[in-house]
Amino acid sequence: MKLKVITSNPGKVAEFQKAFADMGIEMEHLRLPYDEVQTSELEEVVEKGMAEIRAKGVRDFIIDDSGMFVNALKGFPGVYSAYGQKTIGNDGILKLMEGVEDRSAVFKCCIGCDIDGRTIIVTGTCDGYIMREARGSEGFGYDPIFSPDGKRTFAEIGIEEKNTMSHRGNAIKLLRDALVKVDNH
Ligand code: ITT
Repeated sequence: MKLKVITSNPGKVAEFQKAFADMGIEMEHLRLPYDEVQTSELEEVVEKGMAEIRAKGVRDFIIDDSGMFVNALKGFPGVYSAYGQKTIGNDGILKLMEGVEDRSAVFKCCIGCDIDGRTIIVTGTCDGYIMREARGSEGFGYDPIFSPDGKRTFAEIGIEEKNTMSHRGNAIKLLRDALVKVDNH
């Protein structure tokens, strides 16, 4: 089985490839821009994105909309995470958090999968903390400043371990369960 991972972000592709290797599902990177509607719900972005991609005749694919929601910043950057990363970046988030005691944040990931004419939409979350400085060189995006346990950042623990606990890893577990059911039908 082969699925196209439609994203502009190679970091996401690497995580999908690692997580599905043992299931014999090949993940192929496809860059195909689609509209990300401005809404407060990741699921809505995914549903609309899937419809747009299907309208272009593409089948058997995965899309992923994710974001980091910082409690002390009232959920920012949240659904604006890609924009936040491009503009203020990790240094900007650390600046906004200077002197802030509540470091709690949650990462969310919504995955939409089109397979054999079916739609599977799953969401995973991961609670954690914004560190006081960036650390680590693996991963992508906010990984150097986000830590699930307040000790090591996602950029320090690496893809394999990150997948066992991350928002995307948790969504992937649900997707794997759903794909096994599709296979058994
Ligand atoms: P596509 O929309 O093309 O898939 P993107 O990077 O723009 O790629 P999103 O729209 O889902 O992805 O935006 C999510 C933002 O949050 C983006 O800036 C990512 O770098 C960041 N992000 C998402 N998952 C992350 C993770 O596991 N670790 C660190 N940062 C992450």
